[in-house]
Amino acid sequence: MRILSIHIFTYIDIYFMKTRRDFIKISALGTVGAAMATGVVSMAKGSSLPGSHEGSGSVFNGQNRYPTYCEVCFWKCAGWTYTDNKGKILKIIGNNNDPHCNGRLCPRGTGGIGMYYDEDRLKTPLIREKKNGKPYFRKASWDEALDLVAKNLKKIADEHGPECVALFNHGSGGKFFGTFLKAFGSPNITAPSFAQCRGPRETAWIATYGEGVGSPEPTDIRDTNCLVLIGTHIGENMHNGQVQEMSQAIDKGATIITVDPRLSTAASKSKYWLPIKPSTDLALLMAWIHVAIYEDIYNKEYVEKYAYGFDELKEHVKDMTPEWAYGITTIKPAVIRKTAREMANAAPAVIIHPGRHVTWYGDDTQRIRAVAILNALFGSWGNRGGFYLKESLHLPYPKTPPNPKPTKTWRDAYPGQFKLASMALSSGICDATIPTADRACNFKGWIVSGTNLPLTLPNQANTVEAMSNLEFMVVIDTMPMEVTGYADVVLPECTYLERYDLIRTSPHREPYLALRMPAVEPKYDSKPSWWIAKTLAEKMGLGDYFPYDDITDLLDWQLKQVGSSLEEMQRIGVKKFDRESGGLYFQKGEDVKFNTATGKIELFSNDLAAEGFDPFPVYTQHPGPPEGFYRLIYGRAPMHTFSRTANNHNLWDLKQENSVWINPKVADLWDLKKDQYIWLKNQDGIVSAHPIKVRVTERIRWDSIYMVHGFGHSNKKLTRANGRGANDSELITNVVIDPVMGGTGMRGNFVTFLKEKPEGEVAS
Ligand SMILES: Nc1nc2c(c(=O)[nH]1)N[C@H]1C(S)=C(S)[C@@H](COP(=O)(O)OP(=O)(O)OC[C@H]3O[C@@H](n4cnc5c(=O)[nH]c(N)nc54)[C@H](O)[C@@H]3O)O[C@H]1N2
Ligand SMILES: Nc1nc2c(c(=O)[nH]1)N[C@H]1C(S)=C(S)[C@@H](COP(=O)(O)OP(=O)(O)OC[C@H]3O[C@@H](n4cnc5c(=O)[nH]c(N)nc54)[C@H](O)[C@@H]3O)O[C@H]1N2
Ligand code: SF4
Ligand SMILES: [Mo]
Repeated sequence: MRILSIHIFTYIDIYFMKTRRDFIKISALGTVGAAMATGVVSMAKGSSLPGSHEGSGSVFNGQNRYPTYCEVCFWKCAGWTYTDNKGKILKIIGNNNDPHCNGRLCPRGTGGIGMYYDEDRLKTPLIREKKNGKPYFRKASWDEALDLVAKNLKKIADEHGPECVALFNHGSGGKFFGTFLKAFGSPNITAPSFAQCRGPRETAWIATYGEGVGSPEPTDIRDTNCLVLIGTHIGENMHNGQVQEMSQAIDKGATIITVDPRLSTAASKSKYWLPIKPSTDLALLMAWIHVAIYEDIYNKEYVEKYAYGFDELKEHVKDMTPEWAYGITTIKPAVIRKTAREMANAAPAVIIHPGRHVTWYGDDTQRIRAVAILNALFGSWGNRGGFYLKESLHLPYPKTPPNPKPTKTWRDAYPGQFKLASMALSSGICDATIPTADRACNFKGWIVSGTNLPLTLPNQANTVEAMSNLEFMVVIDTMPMEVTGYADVVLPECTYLERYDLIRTSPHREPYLALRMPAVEPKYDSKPSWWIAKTLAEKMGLGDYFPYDDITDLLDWQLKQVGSSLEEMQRIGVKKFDRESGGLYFQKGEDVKFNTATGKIELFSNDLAAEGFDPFPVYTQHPGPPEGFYRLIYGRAPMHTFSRTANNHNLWDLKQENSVWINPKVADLWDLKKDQYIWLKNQDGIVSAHPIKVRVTERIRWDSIYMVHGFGHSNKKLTRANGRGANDSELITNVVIDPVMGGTGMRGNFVTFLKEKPEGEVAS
C-alpha cells in the first residue's frame, strides 16, 4: 500500500508595539567604504572572499558562466549567469536540464540583471536618527548596524520574551533569518505567501487529500485533456513551467475552460470563457459537482476506492442545480452542463486548477475545497493528465544545538481560532502588533526580509499603525522600498546574482537540486543574507546554530551527503535524482492511504467538522458594489512581479505603469476616455495616492474594474517607479478574514472615479 507522506509545516509562527515611526525617504544613500563586520569567516576553497564566485563556475563559449536560480519570482527557474572577462554581467539564460524552465526564462527572469545594475539600490547599512525632531537615515558600518540590531533584540527578549519578535520573510534569504529567530527563541516566522496568497488552498487540500498542493503545483498540464482555470490567469501569471505546459496542452488539443470576469490571456485561448459575476464561483463549483453526480458522469471506481462521504455529498448538492447557480453566477445552465461534461469526457486527465493567489472573498478555503472535491470526483489526483505525485530530495543539515523552547506563539493572540492554518499569518501578526486590552500576546520587534509589507498586506493604514507601535524594526532588502522607510535599521542585501543561497530542493516529477552561486562580487557595501544572519547570531552568542565558516562549506557538506559536491553543482547547476516514493501516478487499483483522519480523500471533511465549520462547502452571498462603484479586482502583468520589479530598468522599459480596465458602457456613463488619468476612491473614502490611466475595454465586465498589482510606488528613491500608476493595496481597506485559516479576502472593495486631482483627499 502506498502511504502518502505527512505534510510537514516548515513555518511556524507570532506578535506586537510603541515608538512613533514615520516613513523616511532614504536620503543617506551613496557608496561608502564602511568597515567589514567582525564576524569570523574563513576562506573557502578556491575563493578570494567568503562565498565568493572566484575560482568557480565554468567557461562556456569563451564566456564565464555561473549557475543560479531566479529570485524575480518564486517559481525559482534555474539558469546561467554569463559574465565577460572584466566581470560584467552579460545575460542570464535558462538551464536546459531544469524542469521549472526547460532552458527558457520568462521576461522577468531574463530582465533580472536590472536588479543588479539598478543605481537606486540600497548601498550601505542605514540607521534611523532624529535631527531637530525630524527622522533621517545615516550611513553605518555593518558592525555598528548589527550591534544595534543585537542590542535591541536582546532588550525585547529581556523585557517581553524573545517570542515577541517576529520574522516576515519572502524569498531565499528568509531561511537564514528563520534559523536565527528559532535559535533566539521565537517560533514566529511568517510569509505573506500564506495568508495573502495560497494559504486557503493548502488548508483545503490538506483537509481533503491530507497534503498541500505545494509549489510548483504538481499539475500534469502537459498531458491533460482539459484544464479548468478559475480566476487563475496563467499567461499573465507567468509561472514558467506551467505556461509552457499549457501551450503544449493547447497544441495537443486540450480543452481550456476559463472562469474569469475578465477576458484574461488564458480566457482568450480557451474553448469556453465563463465571464462569471465576481465572488460567485462557489455556486458554479457546487453546480458542477451536482451535474457530475446527478448526470452520473463522475469516476465511480476512483470515488468508491479512495473517497469518503460521497452519499452525504450527493444529498448536500441535491438542489444546487445549474438553474440555481445561473441566478447567482450569470452563467447559463446549458454552459454549466456542457463544461461539466467536457471535464467528465477528459477525466481522469482533467485539471480543475487549484489556483495560487486565492485569498479573495473570505470563504476561500471552502471554495478551494469545492475545487478539491470536483477533482476527486473526476479522479484527477494521482492520475496522468491530472496531478502527478510530486517528490523532492531531502538534504541533511549538520547537527546544531536544540532551539530554546518558546513559551508562546502567534496563536496565543487568537485563542480558539485558525487552528487549521498550517503556517503563521502575516496579517495576524501585524494585527497583534497593535496593542489591545484583551490580547494575550503582543509583538514588539519585527525582522523583515524580502517583503514590502505596506504594499503586500491589505489595509495599509493598519500596517503603518502596527509598525508605529513596534519598539524595533530591522529590514533586509535590496532596494529602498516603502517598507524600508519605516525601519530603525536597514540592511542592504546583495542581489541573487551576487550570492550563494541554500540549494533549491523544490518538488517536481523527479527530485532535482539546483545551485545558486554568485557570478560577481556584491556591489557597494551589500552582503548576502547567510552572512548577515550568521554574523548577527555570532554577536548574540548563537554562532553554534550556523555550524560553518562559509556558506560554501555547508553546501559542499550537504551535497556530499547525497553523492554530489559543490564542485559538481558549480559545473552543472541542476542535478536530477531517481524517484524513491513509487510511480508518478497511482497504479490501477493501487491501495493508497491518504494522510487524513479516515485515510481516504475526504469529500466530507472531518477536520473542518471537528472545528465547527461546514464539512461540505456552502455558497454564501457577498455584498456587491454600491451604486456608482465597481468591484476592484487585480492580478499580474507578465513582465512584472508584485512591487519588486517596478524600478528594474529592463522591465520598466516593457511596462512603466498600470492602467485601470473599464468597460466601454461604464466609460461612456462617466465620460472617461482612453489614456485619461483619473484617481480611484474606494467605499471607505480612500483615494489613490497617484492617478492611473484609463483603458477602455470590452474585456472586463461592467460591474468590475481591473488593475495590475505592484505599481503606484511612493518612495521617491525609486527614481523610475515612484508615482507611476496606482497601488491597489491602499484601496483594499475592507478585508474579510477566512474563519478557517485566517486568509485575508481582499476582493470585497469597490471604487469610483475622480477626474480631478482631489486636493486634500489623497492618501499620502
Ligand atoms: N493588493 C495586493 N496585495 C497582494 C497581492 C496582490 O495581488 N494585491 N498579492 C499577494 C501575493 S500572491 C503575494 S505572494 C505577496 C507578495 O508579497 P511580497 O513578496 O512582499 O512582494 P513584493 O512587493 O515584490 O516585495 C518584495 C520585497 O523584497 C525585496 N527583494 C527583492 N529581492 C530581494 C532579495 O534578494 N533580498 C532581499 N532581502 N529582498 C529582496 C523587494 O525589493 C521588495 O521590497 O503579496 C500579496 N499581496
Ligand atoms: N508575471 C507574474 N506572474 C506571477 C506573479 C507576478 O507577480 N507576476 N506572482 C506569482 C504569485 S506569488 C501568485 S500567487 C500568482 C497569482 O496568480 P493567480 O493565482 O493566477 O491569480 P490572481 O492574481 O488571484 O488572479 C487574478 C485573476 O482573477 C480574476 N478574478 C478576479 N475576481 C474574480 C472572481 O471573483 N472570480 C473569478 N473566477 N476570477 C476572478 C482576475 O480577473 C484575474 O484574471 O501569480 C504568480 N505569477
Ligand atoms: S518564472 Fe520568470 S521570474 Fe519566475 S523564476 Fe522563472 S524566470 Fe524567474
Ligand atoms: Mo503569491
